[in-house]
Amino acid sequence: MKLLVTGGAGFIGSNFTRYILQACPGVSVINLDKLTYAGNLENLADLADHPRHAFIHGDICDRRLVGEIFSRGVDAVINFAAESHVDRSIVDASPFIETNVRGTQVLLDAAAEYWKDRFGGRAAAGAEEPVIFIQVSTDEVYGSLGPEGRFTEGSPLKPSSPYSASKAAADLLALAYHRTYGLPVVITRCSNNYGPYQFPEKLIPLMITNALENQPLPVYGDGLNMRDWLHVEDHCRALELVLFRGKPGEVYNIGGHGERTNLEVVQAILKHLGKPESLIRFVKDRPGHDRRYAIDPSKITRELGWEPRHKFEEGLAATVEWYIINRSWWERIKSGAYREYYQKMYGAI
Ligand code: NAD
Ligand code: TDX
Repeated sequence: MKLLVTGGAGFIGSNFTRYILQACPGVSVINLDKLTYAGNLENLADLADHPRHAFIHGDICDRRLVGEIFSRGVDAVINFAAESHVDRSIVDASPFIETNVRGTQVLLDAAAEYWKDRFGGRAAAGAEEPVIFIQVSTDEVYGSLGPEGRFTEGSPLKPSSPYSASKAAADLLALAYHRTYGLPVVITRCSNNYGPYQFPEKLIPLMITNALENQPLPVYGDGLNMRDWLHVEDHCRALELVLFRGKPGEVYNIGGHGERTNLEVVQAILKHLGKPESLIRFVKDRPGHDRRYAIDPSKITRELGWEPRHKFEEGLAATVEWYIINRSWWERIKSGAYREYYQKMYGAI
């Protein structure tokens, strides 16, 4: 099977590429990535000479390039490519609309054309419809929860940030291509991921790397916002199941009952590192900050047999260890263009 993985030089995409090549000897990966500030070929360094991995530097918005890739033969697409950071979307929504909405539309167009040309727009009689397109989405499309309840696949879409609004738009487009053209699309909505190779603008790696440098840890608002943490490898395994056994037209929520307040997460990191809580700084809240996310994953568990394997405390300890061992990886990032962004966001805290 030839898989087109987009955004495969980012955090989840690079973990997925490594995972699927190892888990499935019959799968080869074409990895299309624009290498934005968040894309990093160092995330794929160990796969550079892998015989089943080919990297293409390019943009998912480039219809000609995407068409050319399809014409060389693609069995399925997993679309990770996105602008992914909420805070950046609040500063400037434009790249979010361009990549997350228009880029997804370009990929859907190419996939729909290919689906029509190769399969006449429908699976062979008697054959189960294969999944051709996985749109990797997020629980943020559902907006914020109150103190009770969990997001199900039927929860209304109420995105709060330009980022989550762009992801919701892409989800709706993908579902529309299923309805209109019969394109076998599946949407996955996963909760917050953590693990190796996560860009240090996101909560967990930002807090680990700042603490390692004895720098202040900026916690938004009262620190009591809740996120539902899932180890990236558990997300990758869920995507593998969806790819081979998912039902076209369906949405699958992915989450591992890993609810923690931000403050609990930050305190746990400091404890692992033996650093003092006096490093914590409560700073101005994020505008439109969602209070609580929690996923009900019972559909993917019931229908595809998925269960998370990583316990949060153990996964977090291993992640802290990864950032200690891979100091040069994040030091290179933090000393580059990212430094300017950090100054603008956090100033002198
Ligand atoms: P990331 O920012 O680490 O990586 C995104 C990758 O996409 C980068 O390599 C970047 O270069 C690439 N990219 C951006 N624009 C592109 C374009 N126009 N063409 C080609 N490549 C482009 O993001 P991530 O955290 O790995 O997230 C991956 C996907 O998973 C995103 O779609 C995100 O919405 C979704 N998601 C993330 C989380 C999370 O907790 N990180 C949770 C749920 C869903
Ligand atoms: O400096 C910070 N201080 C802080 O308190 C940062 C960067 C974040 N936070 C808070 C905001 C959130 O409540 O931590 C929580 C997590 O923040 P992020 O790491 O920015 O993640 P979040 O906004 O929850 O979005 C993430 O999960 C869903 C990903 O970035 C998205 O791509 C994914 O869709």
